[in-house]
Amino acid sequence: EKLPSQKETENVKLSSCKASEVTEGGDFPRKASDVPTLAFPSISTSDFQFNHEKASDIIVEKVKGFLDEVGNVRLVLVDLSHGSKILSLVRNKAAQKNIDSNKFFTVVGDITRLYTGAGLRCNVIANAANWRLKPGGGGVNAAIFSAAGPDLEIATKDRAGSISPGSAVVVPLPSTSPLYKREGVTHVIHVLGPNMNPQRPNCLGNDYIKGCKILSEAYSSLFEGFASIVR
Ligand code: AR6
Repeated sequence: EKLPSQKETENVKLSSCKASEVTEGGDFPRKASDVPTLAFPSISTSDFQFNHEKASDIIVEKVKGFLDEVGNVRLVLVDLSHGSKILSLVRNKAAQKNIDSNKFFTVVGDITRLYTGAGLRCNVIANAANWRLKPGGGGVNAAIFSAAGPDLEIATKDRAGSISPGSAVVVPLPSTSPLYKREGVTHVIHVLGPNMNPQRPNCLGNDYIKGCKILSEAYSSLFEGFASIVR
């Protein structure tokens, strides 16, 4: 199975993007689809219950810092629903900071179906992982492990057995994985964010001094991991 060429993809719909919200089948900067692109979920803001207002500040600050340093890349924040509070907070704050909407935008959709569902090529996707780097458990972690098949579990075990909050593990995806074949994803970067949910391990209680530091480190680790692939 071969992915359509870039030209074929562009022919589907050539459009430039003004608004920075993108929906499935929507408009976004397709012309730039050969630019290395990282799609990432909002780390820690669902199962790990991290405050959305604080998380959105951190996302925008880290995205801006990374894009100021590294050229010719795109970052895409993804969430499942149009009603996503984190997406709208981030969009508004990114616009206030004049972040280039060709280099950073948000997409509503399933991170495991960005190419087939939305026509968006993302060669790298991030996972909001658990500390054991195990499949399942719900959320985006379950979706990514399930879409990638056992290849991802094996490749992950080769790299690391566990992960500490604030860090990331870059995993090259074998070309036999359905996520590679169908979506063109070559790497998954597992990220462990801070946990504010008392039902989950290493809960920080309500310590947002620590929580914000760890979330900030998590995005630094993620973006450094992406830069190491692109370089
Ligand atoms: N595509 C795009 N975004 C998604 C998808 C998807 N398929 N599924 C969820 N999201 P969460 P956390 C969004 O809970 O808070 C897991 O069980 C979701 O709406 O996945 O870091 C792990 O094993 C939210 O915006 O991650 C850990 O134990 C974002 O992804 C724990 O949950 C992150 O939500 C990690 O919790």
